[in-house]
Amino acid sequence: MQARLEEVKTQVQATLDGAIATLPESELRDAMAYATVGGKRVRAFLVMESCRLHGIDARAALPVAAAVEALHAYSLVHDDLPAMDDDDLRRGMPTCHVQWSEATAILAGDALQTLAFQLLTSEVIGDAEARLRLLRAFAEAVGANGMVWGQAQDIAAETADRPLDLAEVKRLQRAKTGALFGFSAMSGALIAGGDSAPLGRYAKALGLAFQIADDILDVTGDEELTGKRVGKDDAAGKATFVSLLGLEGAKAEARRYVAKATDALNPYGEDAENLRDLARFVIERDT
Ligand code: GRG
Repeated sequence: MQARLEEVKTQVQATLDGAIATLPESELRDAMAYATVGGKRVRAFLVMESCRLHGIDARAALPVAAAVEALHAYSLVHDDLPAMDDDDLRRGMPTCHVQWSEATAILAGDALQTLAFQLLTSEVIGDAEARLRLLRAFAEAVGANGMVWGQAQDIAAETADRPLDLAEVKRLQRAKTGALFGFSAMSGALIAGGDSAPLGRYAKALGLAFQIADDILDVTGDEELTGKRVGKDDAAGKATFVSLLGLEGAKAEARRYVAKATDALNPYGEDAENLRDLARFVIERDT
């Protein structure tokens, strides 16, 4: 899987760079390019593998992979702003608003979101109906019924009179992180007009395993590797999987979701081995 992930990283970076290079030269364009460098590219990998499983070639899949990473980059840039998480470091580098300015970071995030939708209209992806299916599902996943809703709940929880319970944390994370994972994993089926349900189940479990691993890394992670302040969520008094289940309980829960995710891949047999590896990777990662 690692070799395939490296290949995806190179291809998706080139697609993003190519799209951003067509924009007029400006600080805004530089900030967009800055915000789209690096990252594990988990979402892009999900897109490329989902497309491969549905017989869609890399040329058609790449604009979709670049779109999910552009959208993800926007969410990180905005999440790091002083009005939200107020972070100085992202991917081991100064956050976008620290490197440039708050105004530029807001605009770079806005423009990255727009770029994501534009990439999904690319004619190489498939026919107009396929692109419309993608655009609908994408808007649903990342808007006020998905990722942005999850983020709003997360922010509201900071000033609520009680910490969230486990069911509420799961619901929030299914939206905040899981919805874009879901879109990414189902994208190949959406383009092909096939059954997206098994990959939807996979992504739902994978997203939760990923978030639990993130909460574990917040407590046990190496600041040099994670590029974020260790213990930040904990210090903010946020309900996390670790605060709710304890460290060992959270690890067991993550393993349970990885098993659930890999089970969901049974209909694809051997062809889904990269996706099984990814599920194991998300809980073994150190960044
Ligand atoms: C600001 C509208 C808006 C939404 C933000 C997804 C999100 C919602 C914020 C991200 C903040 C965060 C740290 C969430 C925890 C899990 C997560 C999504 C981590 C970052 O994703 P990775 O680990 O990042 O895939 P890389 O850098 O590898 O791409």
